[in-house]
Amino acid sequence: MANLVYFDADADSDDVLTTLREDGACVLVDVMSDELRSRVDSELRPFIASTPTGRDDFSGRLTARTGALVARSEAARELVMHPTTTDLARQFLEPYTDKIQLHLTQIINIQPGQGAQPRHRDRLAWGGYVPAEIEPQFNTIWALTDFTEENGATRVVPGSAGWPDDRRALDEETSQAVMTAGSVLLYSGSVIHGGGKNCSDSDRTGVNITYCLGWLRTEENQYLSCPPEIAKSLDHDLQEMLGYTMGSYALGYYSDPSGVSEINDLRPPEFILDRRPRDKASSSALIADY
Ligand SMILES: O=C(O)CCC(=O)C(=O)O
Ligand SMILES: [Fe+2]
Repeated sequence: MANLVYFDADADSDDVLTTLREDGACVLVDVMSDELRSRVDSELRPFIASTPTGRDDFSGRLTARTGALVARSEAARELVMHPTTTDLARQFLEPYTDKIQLHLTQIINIQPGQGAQPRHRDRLAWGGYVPAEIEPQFNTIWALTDFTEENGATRVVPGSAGWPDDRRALDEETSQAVMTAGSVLLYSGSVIHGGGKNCSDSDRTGVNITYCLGWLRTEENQYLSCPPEIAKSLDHDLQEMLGYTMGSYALGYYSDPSGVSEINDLRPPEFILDRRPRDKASSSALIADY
Protein backbone atom coordinates (compact mmCIF):
# COMPACT_ATOMS: atom_id res chain seq x y z
CA MET A 1 0.00 0.00 0.00
CA ALA A 2 1.18 3.55 -0.73
CA ASN A 3 1.70 5.55 2.42
CA LEU A 4 -0.59 8.31 3.59
CA VAL A 5 1.22 10.83 5.82
CA TYR A 6 -0.22 11.54 9.31
CA PHE A 7 0.35 14.84 11.15
CA ASP A 8 -0.35 15.95 14.70
CA ALA A 9 -3.14 18.51 15.01
CA ASP A 10 -0.62 21.32 15.68
CA ALA A 11 1.75 20.41 12.81
CA ASP A 12 3.45 23.21 10.92
CA SER A 13 1.12 24.31 8.13
CA ASP A 14 3.99 24.54 5.60
CA ASP A 15 4.77 20.85 6.17
CA VAL A 16 1.11 19.92 5.72
CA LEU A 17 0.85 22.00 2.53
CA THR A 18 4.00 20.48 1.08
CA THR A 19 2.60 16.99 1.63
CA LEU A 20 -0.77 18.00 0.19
CA ARG A 21 0.91 19.38 -2.92
CA GLU A 22 3.07 16.28 -3.37
CA ASP A 23 0.71 13.49 -2.30
CA GLY A 24 -2.67 15.17 -2.76
CA ALA A 25 -3.77 13.99 0.70
CA CYS A 26 -2.80 13.59 4.36
CA VAL A 27 -4.43 13.11 7.77
CA LEU A 28 -4.42 15.49 10.75
CA VAL A 29 -4.89 13.44 13.90
CA ASP A 30 -7.33 14.40 16.67
CA VAL A 31 -8.17 17.94 15.56
CA MET A 32 -11.80 18.03 16.70
CA SER A 33 -12.45 18.00 20.46
CA ASP A 34 -14.68 15.23 21.87
CA GLU A 35 -17.07 17.95 22.99
CA LEU A 36 -17.49 19.35 19.48
CA ARG A 37 -17.74 15.87 17.99
CA SER A 38 -20.53 14.90 20.34
CA ARG A 39 -22.43 18.11 19.55
CA VAL A 40 -22.07 17.57 15.78
CA ASP A 41 -23.24 14.01 16.29
CA SER A 42 -26.26 14.80 18.46
CA GLU A 43 -27.40 17.77 16.34
CA LEU A 44 -27.19 15.82 13.09
CA ARG A 45 -28.15 12.24 14.11
CA PRO A 46 -31.88 12.84 13.57
CA PHE A 47 -31.20 14.07 10.03
CA ILE A 48 -28.84 11.15 9.30
CA ALA A 49 -31.41 8.67 10.61
CA SER A 50 -34.08 9.96 8.25
CA THR A 51 -31.85 10.31 5.15
CA PRO A 52 -32.58 7.76 2.41
CA THR A 53 -29.66 5.78 1.01
CA GLY A 54 -28.25 6.39 -2.49
CA ARG A 55 -29.85 5.21 -5.72
CA ASP A 56 -26.72 4.14 -7.59
CA ASP A 57 -23.34 2.55 -7.01
CA PHE A 58 -21.47 5.85 -6.91
CA SER A 59 -23.55 7.50 -4.19
CA GLY A 60 -23.90 4.07 -2.55
CA ARG A 61 -27.09 2.03 -2.11
CA LEU A 62 -26.20 1.55 1.56
CA THR A 63 -24.79 5.04 2.06
CA ALA A 64 -26.79 7.99 3.36
CA ARG A 65 -25.70 11.49 2.37
CA THR A 66 -27.08 14.31 4.48
CA GLY A 67 -26.49 17.93 3.45
CA ALA A 68 -27.42 21.50 4.44
CA LEU A 69 -25.22 21.12 7.51
CA VAL A 70 -24.74 24.86 8.04
CA ALA A 71 -28.49 25.48 8.20
CA ARG A 72 -29.14 22.39 10.30
CA SER A 73 -26.40 22.40 12.92
CA GLU A 74 -24.63 25.09 14.94
CA ALA A 75 -21.81 22.66 15.70
CA ALA A 76 -21.28 21.93 11.99
CA ARG A 77 -20.76 25.68 11.49
CA GLU A 78 -17.73 25.45 13.77
CA LEU A 79 -16.33 22.61 11.67
CA VAL A 80 -16.92 24.53 8.42
CA MET A 81 -15.03 27.53 9.84
CA HIS A 82 -12.41 25.53 11.77
CA PRO A 83 -9.29 27.76 11.67
CA THR A 84 -6.89 24.88 10.98
CA THR A 85 -8.69 23.63 7.89
CA THR A 86 -9.86 27.00 6.51
CA ASP A 87 -6.31 28.43 6.79
CA LEU A 88 -4.96 25.41 4.92
CA ALA A 89 -7.73 25.62 2.32
CA ARG A 90 -6.97 29.30 1.65
CA GLN A 91 -3.25 28.72 1.33
CA PHE A 92 -3.68 25.62 -0.83
CA LEU A 93 -5.99 27.37 -3.30
CA GLU A 94 -4.34 30.81 -3.18
CA PRO A 95 -2.45 30.42 -6.50
CA TYR A 96 -5.77 30.18 -8.37
CA THR A 97 -8.18 32.56 -6.66
CA ASP A 98 -8.60 35.62 -4.46
CA LYS A 99 -11.38 33.99 -2.44
CA ILE A 100 -12.51 30.52 -1.54
CA GLN A 101 -16.08 29.42 -0.89
CA LEU A 102 -17.92 26.49 0.67
CA HIS A 103 -18.43 23.81 -1.99
CA LEU A 104 -20.18 21.02 -0.08
CA THR A 105 -21.35 20.01 3.39
CA GLN A 106 -22.35 16.37 3.61
CA ILE A 107 -22.44 13.67 6.26
CA ILE A 108 -21.44 10.43 4.54
CA ASN A 109 -22.79 7.53 6.56
CA ILE A 110 -21.60 4.21 5.13
CA GLN A 111 -23.68 1.35 6.47
CA PRO A 112 -22.61 -2.28 6.98
CA GLY A 113 -22.63 -4.18 3.68
CA GLN A 114 -21.81 -1.16 1.49
CA GLY A 115 -19.16 -2.03 -1.13
CA ALA A 116 -16.26 0.23 -2.05
CA GLN A 117 -17.14 3.37 -3.98
CA PRO A 118 -15.55 3.62 -7.44
CA ARG A 119 -12.26 5.53 -7.24
CA HIS A 120 -12.56 9.02 -8.73
CA ARG A 121 -11.40 12.63 -8.66
CA ASP A 122 -13.82 15.12 -7.10
CA ARG A 123 -12.89 17.78 -9.69
CA LEU A 124 -15.02 15.86 -12.18
CA ALA A 125 -18.00 17.71 -10.66
CA TRP A 126 -17.04 20.38 -13.24
CA GLY A 127 -16.66 17.86 -16.04
CA GLY A 128 -13.24 17.93 -17.63
CA TYR A 129 -13.34 21.67 -18.23
CA VAL A 130 -11.08 23.01 -15.49
CA PRO A 131 -7.53 22.90 -16.95
CA ALA A 132 -5.23 20.38 -15.28
CA GLU A 133 -2.84 23.13 -14.11
CA ILE A 134 -5.61 24.59 -11.91
CA GLU A 135 -6.41 22.88 -8.61
CA PRO A 136 -10.04 23.78 -8.01
CA GLN A 137 -10.79 22.23 -4.64
CA PHE A 138 -9.67 21.48 -1.06
CA ASN A 139 -11.51 18.70 0.80
CA THR A 140 -11.94 17.51 4.35
CA ILE A 141 -13.58 14.41 5.76
CA TRP A 142 -13.89 14.65 9.54
CA ALA A 143 -14.19 11.28 11.27
CA LEU A 144 -17.26 11.23 13.53
CA THR A 145 -16.69 7.53 14.20
CA ASP A 146 -13.31 5.83 14.06
CA PHE A 147 -12.36 5.11 10.42
CA THR A 148 -11.01 1.55 10.15
CA GLU A 149 -10.00 -0.79 7.37
CA GLU A 150 -13.12 -2.85 8.12
CA ASN A 151 -15.72 -0.08 8.31
CA GLY A 152 -14.81 1.71 5.08
CA ALA A 153 -12.12 4.30 5.83
CA THR A 154 -11.66 6.45 2.71
CA ARG A 155 -9.37 4.91 0.09
CA VAL A 156 -6.77 7.34 -1.28
CA VAL A 157 -4.06 7.02 -3.92
CA PRO A 158 -1.24 9.30 -2.71
CA GLY A 159 0.66 10.95 -5.56
CA SER A 160 -2.10 10.35 -8.14
CA ALA A 161 -3.19 13.98 -8.62
CA GLY A 162 -1.09 14.54 -11.73
CA TRP A 163 -1.58 11.13 -13.33
CA PRO A 164 -2.86 11.01 -16.90
CA ASP A 165 -6.64 10.52 -17.13
CA ASP A 166 -6.34 7.00 -18.46
CA ARG A 167 -4.08 5.67 -15.67
CA ARG A 168 -6.05 3.43 -13.31
CA ALA A 169 -4.94 2.95 -9.70
CA LEU A 170 -3.94 -0.49 -8.51
CA ASP A 171 -4.98 -1.75 -5.09
CA GLU A 172 -1.35 -1.76 -3.98
CA GLU A 173 -1.15 1.96 -4.83
CA THR A 174 -4.21 2.66 -2.67
CA SER A 175 -3.99 3.56 1.01
CA GLN A 176 -6.82 3.79 3.55
CA ALA A 177 -7.34 6.81 5.79
CA VAL A 178 -7.54 4.78 8.97
CA MET A 179 -7.99 7.38 11.72
CA THR A 180 -9.47 8.00 15.14
CA ALA A 181 -12.79 9.81 15.54
CA GLY A 182 -11.99 13.53 15.66
CA SER A 183 -9.23 13.27 13.04
CA VAL A 184 -9.59 14.77 9.57
CA LEU A 185 -8.52 13.57 6.13
CA LEU A 186 -7.41 16.42 3.85
CA TYR A 187 -7.32 15.82 0.09
CA SER A 188 -7.31 17.78 -3.13
CA GLY A 189 -9.89 17.85 -5.89
CA SER A 190 -7.44 16.04 -8.16
CA VAL A 191 -6.26 13.08 -6.09
CA ILE A 192 -7.84 9.67 -6.78
CA HIS A 193 -9.90 8.38 -3.85
CA GLY A 194 -13.23 6.81 -2.90
CA GLY A 195 -15.25 5.56 0.04
CA GLY A 196 -14.19 2.19 1.44
CA LYS A 197 -16.12 -1.06 1.77
CA ASN A 198 -17.90 -1.50 5.10
CA CYS A 199 -17.54 -5.10 6.25
CA SER A 200 -18.02 -4.26 9.92
CA ASP A 201 -21.33 -4.36 11.80
CA SER A 202 -21.55 -0.63 12.48
CA ASP A 203 -21.80 2.61 10.50
CA ARG A 204 -18.80 4.64 9.34
CA THR A 205 -19.73 8.29 9.67
CA GLY A 206 -17.72 11.15 8.18
CA VAL A 207 -18.43 14.84 7.67
CA ASN A 208 -17.35 15.85 4.18
CA ILE A 209 -16.75 19.62 4.11
CA THR A 210 -15.17 20.93 0.94
CA TYR A 211 -14.06 24.33 -0.38
CA CYS A 212 -13.48 25.53 -3.93
CA LEU A 213 -12.24 28.51 -5.92
CA GLY A 214 -14.52 31.51 -5.43
CA TRP A 215 -15.22 31.77 -9.17
CA LEU A 216 -16.57 28.24 -9.71
CA ARG A 217 -20.09 26.90 -9.27
CA THR A 218 -20.46 24.95 -6.02
CA GLU A 219 -21.48 21.29 -5.69
CA GLU A 220 -24.09 22.05 -3.02
CA ASN A 221 -26.11 25.13 -3.86
CA GLN A 222 -25.37 27.12 -0.71
CA TYR A 223 -27.97 29.84 -1.39
CA LEU A 224 -30.73 27.20 -1.46
CA SER A 225 -29.35 24.95 1.32
CA CYS A 226 -28.80 27.98 3.55
CA PRO A 227 -31.16 30.70 2.30
CA PRO A 228 -30.90 34.35 3.36
CA GLU A 229 -33.47 34.02 6.21
CA ILE A 230 -31.12 31.57 7.94
CA ALA A 231 -27.84 33.08 6.73
CA LYS A 232 -28.83 36.46 8.25
CA SER A 233 -28.13 35.17 11.76
CA LEU A 234 -24.70 33.68 11.01
CA ASP A 235 -21.23 35.10 11.66
CA HIS A 236 -20.07 37.34 8.85
CA ASP A 237 -17.09 35.09 8.07
CA LEU A 238 -19.43 32.16 7.59
CA GLN A 239 -21.88 34.20 5.49
CA GLU A 240 -19.01 35.11 3.19
CA MET A 241 -17.77 31.51 3.05
CA LEU A 242 -21.29 30.52 1.91
CA GLY A 243 -20.95 32.98 -0.98
CA TYR A 244 -22.91 35.92 0.43
CA THR A 245 -20.25 38.34 -0.76
CA MET A 246 -18.82 39.46 -4.09
CA GLY A 247 -16.36 36.96 -5.58
CA SER A 248 -14.54 39.85 -7.24
CA TYR A 249 -15.42 43.31 -8.60
CA ALA A 250 -18.00 41.92 -11.03
CA LEU A 251 -18.89 38.51 -9.63
CA GLY A 252 -22.05 37.82 -7.69
CA TYR A 253 -24.17 40.97 -7.52
CA TYR A 254 -27.95 40.96 -7.72
CA SER A 255 -30.81 43.38 -8.21
CA ASP A 256 -33.89 43.54 -6.05
CA PRO A 257 -36.58 41.90 -8.21
CA SER A 258 -39.32 43.96 -6.55
CA GLY A 259 -37.96 47.37 -7.49
CA VAL A 260 -35.03 49.63 -8.26
CA SER A 261 -33.09 50.56 -5.15
CA GLU A 262 -32.32 54.19 -4.63
CA ILE A 263 -28.87 53.19 -3.34
CA ASN A 264 -27.51 50.86 -6.00
CA ASP A 265 -29.18 48.50 -8.42
CA LEU A 266 -26.10 46.29 -8.60
CA ARG A 267 -26.27 45.06 -5.04
CA PRO A 268 -23.55 43.06 -3.33
CA PRO A 269 -25.04 39.88 -1.72
CA GLU A 270 -24.59 41.27 1.80
CA PHE A 271 -27.57 43.60 1.16
CA ILE A 272 -29.97 40.64 1.29
CA LEU A 273 -28.59 39.93 4.79
CA ASP A 274 -29.31 43.53 5.85
CA ARG A 275 -25.71 44.64 5.96
CA ARG A 276 -22.97 46.25 3.89
CA PRO A 277 -19.86 44.46 2.54
CA ARG A 278 -16.90 44.47 4.92
CA ASP A 279 -14.43 44.12 2.07
CA LYS A 280 -13.98 47.49 0.40
CA ALA A 281 -11.47 46.04 -2.07
CA SER A 282 -14.03 44.19 -4.14
CA SER A 283 -16.15 47.30 -4.64
CA SER A 284 -13.26 49.61 -5.45
CA ALA A 285 -11.10 47.26 -7.53
CA LEU A 286 -9.65 48.84 -10.63
CA ILE A 287 -10.89 47.54 -13.94
CA ALA A 288 -8.21 47.77 -16.61
CA ASP A 289 -8.87 50.08 -19.55
CA TYR A 290 -8.33 47.83 -22.55
O1 LIG B 1 -16.99 8.54 2.05
C1 LIG B 1 -15.81 8.61 1.71
O2 LIG B 1 -14.90 8.16 2.38
C2 LIG B 1 -15.44 9.31 0.40
C3 LIG B 1 -16.63 9.71 -0.41
C4 LIG B 1 -16.28 10.38 -1.67
O3 LIG B 1 -15.16 10.44 -2.08
C5 LIG B 1 -17.33 11.02 -2.48
O4 LIG B 1 -18.51 10.75 -2.26
O5 LIG B 1 -16.99 11.80 -3.40
FE1 LIG C 1 -14.96 11.88 -3.67
